[in-house]
Amino acid sequence: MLKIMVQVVVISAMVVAFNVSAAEAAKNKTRPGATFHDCVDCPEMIVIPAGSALIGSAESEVGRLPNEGPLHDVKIAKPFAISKFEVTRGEYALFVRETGHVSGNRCVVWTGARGGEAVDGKSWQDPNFAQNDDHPVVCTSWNDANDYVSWLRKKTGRPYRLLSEAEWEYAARAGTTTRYSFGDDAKDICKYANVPDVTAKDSVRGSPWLYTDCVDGYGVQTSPVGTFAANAFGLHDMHGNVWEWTQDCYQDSFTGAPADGSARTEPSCKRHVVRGGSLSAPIQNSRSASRYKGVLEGRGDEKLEDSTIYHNFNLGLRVGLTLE
Ligand SMILES: [Ca+2]
Repeated sequence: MLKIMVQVVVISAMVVAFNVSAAEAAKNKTRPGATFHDCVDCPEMIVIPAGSALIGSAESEVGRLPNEGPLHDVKIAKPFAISKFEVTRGEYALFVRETGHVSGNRCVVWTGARGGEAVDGKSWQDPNFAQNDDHPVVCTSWNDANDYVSWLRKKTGRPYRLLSEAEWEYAARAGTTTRYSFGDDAKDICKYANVPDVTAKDSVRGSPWLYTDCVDGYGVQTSPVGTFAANAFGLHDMHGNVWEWTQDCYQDSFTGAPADGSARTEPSCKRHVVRGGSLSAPIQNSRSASRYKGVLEGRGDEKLEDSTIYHNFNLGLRVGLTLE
């Protein structure tokens, strides 16, 4: 009898211990800064804390455009997760292998013409500069980005998605209110981002890019993700390298923007917001508040004016995940 009682006590203690550790594990999954992969070769995710931030820029901010106003309060009620890096070419290649996804065979690439030009035969597999699997995938349209997150949802059973524009800026700021997450002064930007730097200036012929006067070591090319320092949330390349698609349909101001960090979407939208600037965009485009409609306009080519099918050598994606 005593032996049975001892066993019951031991088993009860084990059940309590199991419950405690299960609760602990669940808590760890939403602990800000925690990282995880939901499958081998899925993007590494990092938990971003709940909180609030002023989104947009003040009229006094240097380099600011009117589409960054009005400055407004956004409250993110729950922690969520973001890929620590821009989605890489290797990660995207796995998606293509598993789904047979066709990403198009025409991309705006750098050929020396202003802003690049659309060239048949160019794609994420050949953006006209050398890349390996650790570089961010480029030449991916908004539809490609959505097909990628849709595949991640099916593969992992978890609610992967693109970020809302507000979530993106909240994450890029990582608690800061300065122009960049590393401060207001851009003189050290080459320590934090791949931008049009002296390397790019020296490597192209008569290019009209607006260069900055420091050396990041990468010319007309992406840099491997995570080459540069992370922000306070542990995210890399939120400034520079490649523009990143968000869920939102572009509007030319934040008037009427939701205060809860949700996306502003519209059916049949053809101008989706991109964030973060790039290897070729002037550095003021890499500020935390900078926003752009993600297409080239005025070239008389419908395929360049529709974000759902628009492909560019300086444009990729980052993924988000709702934590349940
Ligand atoms: Ca560069």
